[in-house]
Amino acid sequence: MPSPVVEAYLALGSNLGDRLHNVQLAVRRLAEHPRLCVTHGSPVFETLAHTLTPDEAQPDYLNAVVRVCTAIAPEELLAFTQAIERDAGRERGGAGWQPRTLDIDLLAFGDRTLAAGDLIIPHPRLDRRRFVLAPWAAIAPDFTVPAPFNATVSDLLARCEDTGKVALFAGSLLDS
Ligand code: PH2
Ligand code: MG
Ligand code: MG
Repeated sequence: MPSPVVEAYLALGSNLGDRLHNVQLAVRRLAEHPRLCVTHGSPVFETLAHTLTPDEAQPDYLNAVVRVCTAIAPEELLAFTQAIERDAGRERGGAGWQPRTLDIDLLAFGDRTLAAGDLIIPHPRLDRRRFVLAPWAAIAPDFTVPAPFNATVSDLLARCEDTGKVALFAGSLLDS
């Protein structure tokens, strides 16, 4: 039986190298997948880096969120996004939350809830991150994020206590 087409949301982030180029590259690569289409892209935001320790200074991130429709399984989508990260020069390992050329996180996959190793959907910390919720609310304010959140993106944004900088950036996700 063919898999159903699901709407999924992905968060893009970059705070190393040519940040705008990196997030644009992610969108282009996603759009090239034969079984996936990118239907919406948020504005790009420049955001204060969340770090593991408060005294750690890191370059600002560019963040954005895209909506995709796809019939591939979440595990395959994760593998595909990790391959895009690798191709963008992303290095893994070492201490957590180091500056990165490209990060692609699966925020939600339709109404599914999943926890299998690396793959936790919905993303467990999305409610604490204005850099995720602000761009997400720009394209899908009424999307209901499944358990454990059970709330719309705009409600989560209204309740979010993160006060770090999240400012509109003068550059588009789509190449000019
Ligand atoms: N991603 C992280 C850690 N900190 N901070 C911002 N502003 N934006 C991010 O995308 C981000 C972060 C881990 O992936
Ligand atoms: Mg991340
Ligand atoms: Mg990640």
